[in-house]
Amino acid sequence: MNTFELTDCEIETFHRDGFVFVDNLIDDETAERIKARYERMFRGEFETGIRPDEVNWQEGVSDPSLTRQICNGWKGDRTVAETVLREDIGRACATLGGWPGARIKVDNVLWKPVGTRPLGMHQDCAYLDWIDPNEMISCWIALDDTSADAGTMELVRGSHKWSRAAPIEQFHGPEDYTKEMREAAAAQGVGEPDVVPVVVRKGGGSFHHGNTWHGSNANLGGSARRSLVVHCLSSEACFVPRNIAHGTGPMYGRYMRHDGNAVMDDNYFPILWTADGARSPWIDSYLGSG
Ligand SMILES: O=C(O)CCC(=O)C(=O)O
Repeated sequence: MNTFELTDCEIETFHRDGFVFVDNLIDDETAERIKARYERMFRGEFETGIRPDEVNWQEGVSDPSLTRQICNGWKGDRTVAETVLREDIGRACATLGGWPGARIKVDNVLWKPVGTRPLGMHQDCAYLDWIDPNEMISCWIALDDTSADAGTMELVRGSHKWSRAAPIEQFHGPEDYTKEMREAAAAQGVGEPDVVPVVVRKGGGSFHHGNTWHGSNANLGGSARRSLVVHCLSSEACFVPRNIAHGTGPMYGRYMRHDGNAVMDDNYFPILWTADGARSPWIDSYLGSG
């Protein structure tokens, strides 16, 4: 497995643009192994026996024109977990976030076959005001070579410095996937938003800031686009109980303690890396028990 480290230049680019593209997050063999698991997961076969938190698409049941998505695939499959729970990815996210460490909020297992519809452009942090600090850094990993016409993710340069907007009206398959982003740009006085497609080789990808507007167009290319996204919070993030009904809180608030302690349990929000070595100790045995 590769061990990934950001260069100073990549860190600088991230702070300037709100994202940075990187190569070689995973090798070809790992990408192929993960894609083989995608086939199974979207048929409802979960290697650990656990159904991930959000199974938004299943073969034979769901709308074939929509992008296939599962959230927290790491709970259902240890091949996916091997990449999602990587210490070096946590360290990179913590570095970019200026945090003492990083924990998983959620992963995204994404598969956009030829012809499938867009994912609406949004800011990740618009869904997270039930977490303090409301900050997220995400690592998006391409499992296929990507191209601008084949529904790759698109990021809006500099939009991490725009105001925080509300969650968008329609995430899956909207008619106009840039609508809310363009409204936000106009409110910000930005005439022509600089939309940058993530065009990378398989195994490469990007890191983006939780305020950076992003989403993807329909897949108008000739091959599928699959990716795995690791969304990290600060290792010190806590629940904000008064906001639990907002954004994705109703889904993930089920992991909140009932005794008023707002701590996030690392069984559900694993700690990948901290500066003082507090990675969740169970991760290695979890990965080794497959
Ligand atoms: O891959 C995409 O099209 C969008 C992914 C996304 O929304 C994210 O990584 O936060």
